[in-house]
Parts: sequence; structure tokens; C-alpha cells
Amino acid sequence: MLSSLLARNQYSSRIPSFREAFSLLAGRPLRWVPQLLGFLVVIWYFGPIIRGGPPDDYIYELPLPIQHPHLPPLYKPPTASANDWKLRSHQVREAFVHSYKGYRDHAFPADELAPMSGKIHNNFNGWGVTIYDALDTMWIMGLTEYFEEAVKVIGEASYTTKPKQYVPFFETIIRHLGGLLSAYALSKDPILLQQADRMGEMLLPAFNSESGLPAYAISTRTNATRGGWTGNTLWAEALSNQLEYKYLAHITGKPEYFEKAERCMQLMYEANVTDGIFPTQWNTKTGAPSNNKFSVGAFADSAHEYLLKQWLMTSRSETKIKDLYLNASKSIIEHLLYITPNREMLYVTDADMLKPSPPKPNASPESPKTTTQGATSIPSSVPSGTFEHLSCFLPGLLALGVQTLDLPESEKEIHSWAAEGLAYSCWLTYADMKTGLGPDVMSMKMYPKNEDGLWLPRVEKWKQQGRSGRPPGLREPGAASEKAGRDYTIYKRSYLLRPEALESFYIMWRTTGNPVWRERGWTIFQAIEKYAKTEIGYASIVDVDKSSTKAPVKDEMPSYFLAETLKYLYLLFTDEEIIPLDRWVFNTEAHPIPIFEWTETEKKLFNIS
Ligand code: DMJ
Repeated sequence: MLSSLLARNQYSSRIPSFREAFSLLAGRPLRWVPQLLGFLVVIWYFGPIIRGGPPDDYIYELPLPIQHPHLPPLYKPPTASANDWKLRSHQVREAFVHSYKGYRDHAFPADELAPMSGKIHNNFNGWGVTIYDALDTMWIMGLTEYFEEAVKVIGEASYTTKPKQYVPFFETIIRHLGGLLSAYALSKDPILLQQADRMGEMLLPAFNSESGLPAYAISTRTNATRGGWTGNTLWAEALSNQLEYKYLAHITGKPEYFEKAERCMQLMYEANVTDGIFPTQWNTKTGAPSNNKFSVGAFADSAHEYLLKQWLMTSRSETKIKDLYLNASKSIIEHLLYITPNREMLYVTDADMLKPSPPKPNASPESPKTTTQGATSIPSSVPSGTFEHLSCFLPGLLALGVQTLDLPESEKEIHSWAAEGLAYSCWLTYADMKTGLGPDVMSMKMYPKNEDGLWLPRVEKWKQQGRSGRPPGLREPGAASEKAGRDYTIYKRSYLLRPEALESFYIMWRTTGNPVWRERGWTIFQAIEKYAKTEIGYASIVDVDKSSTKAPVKDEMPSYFLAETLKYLYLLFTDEEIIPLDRWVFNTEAHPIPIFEWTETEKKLFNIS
């Protein structure tokens, strides 16, 4: 416009001054409009780039890490072969629909479905835990109608407890809050953020103990708290809120969420714990360790997970947390991994850690295993010999560590072997049973002298002897249907539809690319279909080794079956990598949370150094 004006007027031979140009344009207000709009668009579009990226308080508008909803495997070709993974993932999706529909038709809005009788269980808060736990699986499977219906119900919840009612903090965080946060991250539905924020606020007073460790349960009506039956805070309870509260702090900008969660981490940094051997119980008042049991099973399990995953979730920025994971996993491998005498099954147990032995008269102060007073600095352990299904998450965690940590080659080797050998043992405990489903707890056969069964010294010896054949614990004995050949007895005979073995198979598949993990997962899914399926859902199995035809079932369908077991199976079978492991971390209830970076504003606001 300006050039056409210039071409037609007295100033055409030279560039006009700003005042001259303005006076020429002044009489033509309408012809200004497109120019002005164009200018505004350019400023709007390039402004953030010129200013150097999005502003720091850009909290509610996080970009989606992946495109959703992805297309579910709806098609079912008539000629599909039995090992068509698309068809298999479709079958898992159908299993999910079968269980959620059963819950929806018979138990909604109670906590869980009783899948035999069609009755209900209000075994948690009575807030409909199955809806919260199933939410992100619906999204991942592309079940948008169920998802939208569930979000409507969730939008109406108040989370106020009834008089005298207390809700368990740990379970509510990992199932309800984890479910809300994950579904929000996937769908960006603001109702989910609003409800996550509401629930997060209402549960926060659980941290108001003298030490800052969370109480077992809380009344959201009065903010009063209660301890659990141990009288202590379990290590799993102390740390299995970090992913949830820190992500919540990130998406709401509220420092109190970060501070309360971080206080628990602070206690871990300050605790006088040798070699990352964090015990299973902590004094809620003083924040100090209160027993000497080291475990990856019940009481401890998810705390181990949250060390590595916290570091991953905040884009590997909080290196102090990574060091805790490195120490703890080293100690697990050293003190808790054993092999059985005949089958050489690698397993993880728990142990009472003995205090360092008293000074030896001739001990050299320079010896790496002695303190300057001559006492042994490395504690010895007394293993229990139990192997819990709950511990079958560990191979997946170790494999994730191998994939994401910059471990020295020799450690990488040990962690990968431990992951592979343990995942195989978890598989064997399924393959050995008449139903093909794994028992909840096993009692492992031990060497007459316990320390002879420790895995790590055997691996070192194998290395020194020239590494012939596969390392100990990785020699893959075949399934043993006869009790005598198993090297263990069954301590708890139930299969509670738990996810841990399948969770590890999924991570093993994604990190090693070995399709054998998919095949094993498929075998387990078929056993679930055969023995656990009822007319309206899926039921826990009472005795996994009872019968080769129909196993007796319990009238229970835990919500984690929809949150975890079916989700991991689905992700194991879909070829598409729906939840890439470099962009998401799974909370301990399999709710994926996106990996993010703290902004400069957050670092200042939350005091993150
Ligand atoms: C789930 O609720 C969670 O994975 C928890 O951390 C422990 N295990 C159960 C399912 O077995």
C-alpha cells in the first residue's frame, strides 16, 4: 500500500519521512485495516519466539506429549491368524469392555463389582474406585463413550468423607488421584484437573504429622488422621505420592503440593541409611527408620519404583533422587537376590538386615569393608525365603533403569541379567501351575547355608571361571507341574488378578524387543480368560494349583485389574507404541504421567535447586 502511494505522489523519487507517510495514509482509514491486522497476526505468532519461548507461568496449557485419541484396533479380519497381535490386543479390549460393562451394569457407582453374585464391594472410600482406576485405560483403548460418561460422574464428586469415615491415603493417591491426573494428561479435560486439584487439597492434611510423613488414613471432613495397624508409616506409603503431588504442583502451580511431597524425600536424604537399604517401616512422629527389614514386596514395593520414576518424570533433573535409586538397587541385587539349589531359579526375597558386626581385633582400618574403628560397615542379612507376586514389578523396574540410566557396562550387565532372570522366574511361577496363573506368595527352597544361595557371588564366580554358558539364574529351566521338582512351595495359593508379572513382561518387551515376553503374556491372558472370566466380569482365583479344568473363584474383581492388568496386556500386544517410555512414566497403579521439565518460575516458587 505504501509503495503504491509512493508511486503516485510527489515523494516517489525518495523514501518519505514517517510524518509524511502518516499524513498520506491518514485520509484512508479503511485501507489501514488489512495492514494492521496482518501486523497484529505477525506479532501474535512470532512474539513468543522473539521473547524466547512460552512464558514461565504457562501452566495450564501444557502440550500433549502424544496425539490422542489413537485409533483402537477395531477391525477383526476373518482370516486373522492366532498370533495376529492386533487381534490379540482387540481381545484384551473386549475383556476390558466385559469387565467395565459388568461393573457399570451391576455395581456402579460403588467401589468394585462382585463378579459372581453381581453384588457390590465398597471396600475403599465408596467413591467408585473402579471408575477412577479404569479411566485412562478407556482413553488408551479408545473407549470414548465410557470415558465421557465417567468424566460426568467424576465431575459431580465432592470427596467429603462421611462422619467417622477415614480414607486410606496411599490407595486414594495411587488409584483415584493417579487415575485423574493420568486421564487429564491424556484428554486435557479441565474437569479432571479441577477434581484432581480438589482431591489433592483435601488429602493434603495427611502430611500434617510431626515429621511430615503421611498418616495411613484421613477424614476429609475434619482433617483428622489415623495410623495403620503397624503404628508406623510404611516406606511405600511415605514415597508413593511423589509422582502424583509433584505433577499436580506442575499443572496447578501450587507450591504446597510440591513442598509436602518433597518433605518426605528430604527425610530420606537425611536418614542415616547405609547403602540405600531403606527399611519397610518409619516412625510417623520422628521420621526415622523403625525396623531393619529390607524388602521390595508389600510395605516397600512402590517406593523403589518412585525413586527412579521421579527422576525420570522431571526430565532427569533431580540427580539426588537418582543416587538413592542407584544405591537401593545395588543393595537389592547384593542382599535380596538368591537362587534355588536345584532349578537355579533367581528370586527376590526380603531380609532382616543385621547391624554391622563389632570391631574385629585385627581388622585393618584400610580395608574397604571396615570402618576406621574396624567394624564391618556393610550389614549382613537374614533372608526370609519368601517370594511375593507383588515383587514381580522389580524386573520391569530394573530393565527401565538399564534403558534410562548411564550405568557403567559391568553394572548394566548385572542389572539386565537380574531383570531377565527375575522376569523368567515370575513367568515360571505361572507356567508351573495347573491353571497357568501365578500364586500370590511362594516359599523358596534355600541352600542349607543361606549365603550359598546369594546370586551375585555366583555370577562373579561364573565370570571368573570364563563365562561358560548362560549366567546363573538365567538358564531357563522348563516348567515343573510336579510339586517335588519346583524348588518352592506355595505359601498363598490365590491369584488376585494382579498385574506385576505382566507389567514386567511389557517393559521387557519394550526395552529388549524380545517377542518371547509377548508370547508369555498371551499365555497368561488365555489362562485368565479360561479360569477367571464370569458372566459379568473377571474373578480372583482361590487356588491356582487346584484343578486343570475349572478353578474355584473369589467373588472379587479388584479395580487394579482394569487399571493395570488389562492395560499392560493391551500395551504388550498393540504394535503401536501408545505410551512411549521416553515421554511417560507409569505410577504404581499403571496410570501414565507425562515427563516434564520444571520451568524457571516453578524452580523459584518451589525452591528447587
Ligand atoms: C496395585 O494396587 C499397585 O500396583 C500397588 O502398588 C501394589 N499392588 C497392587 C496390585 O497388585
